[in-house]
Amino acid sequence: MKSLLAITAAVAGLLSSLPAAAQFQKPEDAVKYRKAAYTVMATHFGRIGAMVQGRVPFDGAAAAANADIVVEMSKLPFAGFVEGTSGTEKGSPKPNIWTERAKFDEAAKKMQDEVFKLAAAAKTNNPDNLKAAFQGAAGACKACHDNFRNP
Ligand code: ASC
Repeated sequence: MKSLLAITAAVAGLLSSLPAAAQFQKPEDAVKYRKAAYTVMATHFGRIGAMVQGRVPFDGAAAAANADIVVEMSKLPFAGFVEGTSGTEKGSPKPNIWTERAKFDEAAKKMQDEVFKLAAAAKTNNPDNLKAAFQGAAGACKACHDNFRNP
């Protein structure tokens, strides 16, 4: 796990120093990339959600491991939001991402901050702390979806 985190952290650092569009050969590659990052993020976030909602027993170590993956994944999708990749189908980005980029970036940062807090909460091994932080993170996901994602 440590080496996976080190690699994703290094890649995320490297990517953030390049202009977004220059990182992908084609717009479709950017779309595929960001969806893949969100898929992994949602999978591990969902495992914490199952715990918070009592569908699986509380396991602090598992919550912490899942939250660490969410933190790393949360750094990745935004490089994939290259211009010209909005759409109208369900789940695709609305074009206001590019006309309100500062607001979008702020929403992204808010989500990253909340999942960072989720990882810290998971490490306390306390179900109430986990639940509160999970709700904060889910709220940040939802706020961005409400503003920038086609329903
Ligand atoms: C999830 C998931 C999201 C968020 C969002 C919260 O589990 O996949 O995108 O929570 O639904 O509102």
